[in-house]
Amino acid sequence: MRALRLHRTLDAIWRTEPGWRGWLRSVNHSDIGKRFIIAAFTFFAIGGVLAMLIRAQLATPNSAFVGPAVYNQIFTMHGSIMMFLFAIPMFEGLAMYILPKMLGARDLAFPRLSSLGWWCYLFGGTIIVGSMLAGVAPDAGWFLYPPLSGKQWTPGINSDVWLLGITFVEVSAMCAAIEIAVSILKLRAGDMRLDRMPILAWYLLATAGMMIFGFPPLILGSILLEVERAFGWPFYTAALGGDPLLWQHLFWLFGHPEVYIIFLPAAGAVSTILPVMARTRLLGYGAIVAAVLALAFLSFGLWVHHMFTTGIPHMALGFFSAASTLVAIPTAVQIFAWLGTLWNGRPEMKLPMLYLIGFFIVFVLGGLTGVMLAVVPFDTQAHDTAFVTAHLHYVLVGGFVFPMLAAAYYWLPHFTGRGRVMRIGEAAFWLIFVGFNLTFFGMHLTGLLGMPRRIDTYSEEMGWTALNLISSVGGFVQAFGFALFLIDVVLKTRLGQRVRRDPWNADTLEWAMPIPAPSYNFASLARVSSREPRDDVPDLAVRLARGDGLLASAESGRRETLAVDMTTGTPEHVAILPGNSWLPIATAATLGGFFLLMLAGLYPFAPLFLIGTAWLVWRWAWSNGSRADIGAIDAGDGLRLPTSFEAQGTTGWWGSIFALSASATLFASLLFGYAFLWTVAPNWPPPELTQAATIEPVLAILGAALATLAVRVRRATLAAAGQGAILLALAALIALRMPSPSSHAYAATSAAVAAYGIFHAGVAMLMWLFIRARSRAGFHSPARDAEPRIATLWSDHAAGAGAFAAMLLVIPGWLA
Ligand SMILES: [Cu+2]
Repeated sequence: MRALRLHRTLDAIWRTEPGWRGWLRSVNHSDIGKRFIIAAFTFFAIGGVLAMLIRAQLATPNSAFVGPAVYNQIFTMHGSIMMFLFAIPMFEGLAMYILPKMLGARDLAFPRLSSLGWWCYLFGGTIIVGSMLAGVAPDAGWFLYPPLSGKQWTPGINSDVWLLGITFVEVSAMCAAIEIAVSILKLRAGDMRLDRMPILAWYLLATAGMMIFGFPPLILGSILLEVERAFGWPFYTAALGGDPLLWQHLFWLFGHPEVYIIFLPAAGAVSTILPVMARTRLLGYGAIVAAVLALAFLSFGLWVHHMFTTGIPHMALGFFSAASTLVAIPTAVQIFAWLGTLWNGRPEMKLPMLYLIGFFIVFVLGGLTGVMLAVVPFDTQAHDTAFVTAHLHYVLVGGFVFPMLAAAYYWLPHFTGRGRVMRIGEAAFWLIFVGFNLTFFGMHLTGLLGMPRRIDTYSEEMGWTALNLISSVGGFVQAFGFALFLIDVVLKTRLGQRVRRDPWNADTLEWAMPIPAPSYNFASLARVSSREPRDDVPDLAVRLARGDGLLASAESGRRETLAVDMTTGTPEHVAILPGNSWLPIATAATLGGFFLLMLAGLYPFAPLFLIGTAWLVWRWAWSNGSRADIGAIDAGDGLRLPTSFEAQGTTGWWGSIFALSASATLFASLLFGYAFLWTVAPNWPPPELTQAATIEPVLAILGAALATLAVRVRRATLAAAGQGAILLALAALIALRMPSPSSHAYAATSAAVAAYGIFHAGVAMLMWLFIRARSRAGFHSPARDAEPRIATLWSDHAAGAGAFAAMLLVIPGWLA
């Protein structure tokens, strides 16, 4: 009886309201995760249709199926959709859905942020795909190299669609990355030490960390290219002191880690599913964690292997070639750990296992051609040929699609509570596996025979006809396989038999709940004493449902979950999570309005939407918090814990640390660009453009000092004034002292550095005004001081960056 009452009250607190209103307002991680997965699969299908068009075009020589202009849009969109609208969102969806359940929590750390990310993804993806219908889709290749993507060679809005649309979707990726990292570090079952975390959590933590440091270079590069296209600031124009290679560096600084951002979550699924299929435990947990962290770190030092043929120094060639072969080591550690796990266990050929075997074969082949391409002389020959296309598909389809299909079959019962219908999944596997190899194995050979990537047709004499036809036939076989997979999933969802709680006999916490999952996941939260909580306590699910665990009371009416110490997992405080809200969709809509107006070239009006966004963010922040001290509350099991309103080291604090790390990475990428152009561009900076002003930098430094000191004595108004001084000083430097940013890349880069400082000073200023208003409204007390402490982080960063930017703008002038 008590269990049923607990279920009813918890569901009333956590559930999504029925109807479209609830659909728009929901912030629940299960809802948002499922939406991400469904949308990502839809985009995958669209990208797949584009792939079919490519194969139809290349099936025969001298084909006129589509013209070259349309063909350019097709292959560009195929790559962009698969990378940005399928792979990353698919992993985000899986992580959002499964992660809190695996960690024994009730939701993610920032439910409204997940919802914002979802709407940004949906709106951005729709803009990008919609551009195809309008015939103005991006057409400069998925990596959009200037000068081809610049104004001169792409005068239409095609490149703008990519730059603005992808950046909009990237907002969602950054939200997800911060969300995932903080959730793993803070919201876990009681006593879940770091080394007791399910292995997938380690993979996702590494992935989220890589996104936080890997995406900012791309976001920066895209902003700079869009500004160059829109306002003529010549960052990438060689004639005006820029360099198109700067784009390649920024793009691949993101693009190489991106491959691992896609691979690691999939490998995490392999490490989770394989031991269950083999009825044993994962071999070498510690070695795998070390390998994953090493891979995440190494992957940032390899980006130049995409640029071996751009004429970089010999020394760099040697270094990046060696570094590229080095990644084979941590990858091999994982492969051997998986093989050892299979060896130890008694593998059963269930459906997910079949897809895992497909993964092994395809991915290892892709890895081997990767080692070949890491060798510079070979790469010089194979660069930009179909060989590279074959390699990257073996890596990405092998390393992501096959594991994700295994994951789909593994976790599908969790989503639906139903089992399988017929053996359609096996048939789908064979079609996909055979079709894939038919398509891409021959492409290695076509590439070695000299067929370049991205050409729209070829003549009979080249000798590529038979291989291309085989590839095309294989492509269509694969498409049938994916269609069958889709049919299978729909059938299972509709007709499958109801299954018991844990169909695979797995030992992680997501199976310790009824399926499909209740809105609140667990009626009470577990404390764990090992990595296999369900082996330790066989009836754990029943006990949690009965309310024997932590936070079994729902009397407060708030959404509560446990926050723990990051390393030891000791219960630390009770995180209070926000409920359903209009704010995420409204914020995404105003951001979408900004991007659409930029796309339409209505630049003067676009900032209005940013003001709207700022107002909504203000209201959003205002809706959190408490006006009274609550004190410690009874968390069960004899624990009395404070709420997150009165705790230190909250999710908000850690979220800010990660957001600022991402922002600092963006700034560092900009400084890298500055240093890069200084090094490679001739006559940089031109002495006549430099500026030796002293008043403004002094003002900026005084402002920074005022802001930094004022926050130490909690004087919000003075801190805001200090930030205002920085903002004014930087604006004056750019507007009054420096030449027009469109005159030279030096002026443009300096203006971008100043813009970074201005933006952060502006944000910090608003934060202090917010803090002042909140203090007066009674949201702060000696116990409830999380907000001013978070604002201090942002303020200090803005002060440092602002003073630095002001100095950077005048030092070349002082030296001249
Ligand atoms: Cu790479």
